[in-house]
Amino acid sequence: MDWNFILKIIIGLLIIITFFQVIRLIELSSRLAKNKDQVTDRSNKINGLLLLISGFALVAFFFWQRAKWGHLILQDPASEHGVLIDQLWHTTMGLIIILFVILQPILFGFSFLYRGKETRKAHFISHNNKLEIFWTAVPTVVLAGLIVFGLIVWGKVTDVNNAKDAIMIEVYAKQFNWTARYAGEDNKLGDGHVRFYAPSNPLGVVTESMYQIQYGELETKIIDDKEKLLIEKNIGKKKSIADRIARNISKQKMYKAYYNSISEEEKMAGEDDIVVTELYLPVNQKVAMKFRSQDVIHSAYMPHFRAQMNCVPGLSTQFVFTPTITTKQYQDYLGKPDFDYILLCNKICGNAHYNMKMKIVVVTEEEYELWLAEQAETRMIKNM
Ligand SMILES: [Cu+2]
Repeated sequence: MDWNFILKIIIGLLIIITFFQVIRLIELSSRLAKNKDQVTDRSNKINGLLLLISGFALVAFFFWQRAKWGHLILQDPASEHGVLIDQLWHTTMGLIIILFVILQPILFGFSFLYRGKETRKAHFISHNNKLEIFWTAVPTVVLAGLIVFGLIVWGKVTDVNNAKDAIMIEVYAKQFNWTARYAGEDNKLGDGHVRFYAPSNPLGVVTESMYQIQYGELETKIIDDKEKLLIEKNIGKKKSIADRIARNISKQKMYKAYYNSISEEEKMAGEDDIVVTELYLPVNQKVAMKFRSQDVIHSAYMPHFRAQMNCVPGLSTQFVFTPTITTKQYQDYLGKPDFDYILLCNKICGNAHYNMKMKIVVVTEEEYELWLAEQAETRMIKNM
């Protein structure tokens, strides 16, 4: 335990308590002095000065923390639209900072300058039309400008129509990891369904081969159970085996019905899909990501690409972006040879949420082709 830290906290608390006790003492002593009107020119001056000091301390703290912690903000964007998002961010932040630096000194300065005085009488203004129009119109125009700017950027970022020539990747979320699927040679992702999930088929991809394997596995289980049922004597155990057989038969029926409901083309599309646990992306090429979730809502957040999309069970969401800087270039730029781009979950989805992340490697076109060929080969070997 850090006793030094605890001691500091205790001292801090004691100082606060002392401060309030002193204030109480002053109040009580003034009451004793039969000073009924406690607001005096002197007390107004003290309060005004305190406000002035705290106002300037606030502005000073703002600049200090920017100087001190400014380097902790997100590093430069590494995607095409990320530059736009950052422009939007900088415009909004810039406006806020300018207003803050102008308005805070005015707010606290005026409270000091125009503090109450025995000799001063306040004006009474019921309202002023010009002033009302001015302070309604200016924020309206500025905020409308920001919103329109934001909508234009959002429209560009989520324009799915420009995704036709993009590399198709599916990102699959589940508690608590990510799996990805490349569409393979045909650049078409095969159908996926959560009911087809199995340890050997983590994305529930529905293809002829997967169907045959999973249907066959159930068949073997049913035959085994039927044999067991013949020799089992215990009535309770007999019943549980019979239940299991019934369950597997209905599962088979469900597989068959779903399998027959999708087109031949979709079944074929999944055959060459490549499932991976690390993402490789070629630089300067459009990537279309489709997101699915198996259990709860997750959010795929790629901070360096300024991209984020919710992954919702039963729904397919998507996002298109173009990485512009390779991992190697970014490492050189940061001077950190162990830097990696990352995709992480940005929705608190359960107890291992903090650890739900996937590495992203941005490489050159040639390196990407090489990696993809390697993955396709491993896939072939696994399927043999
Ligand atoms: Cu999650």
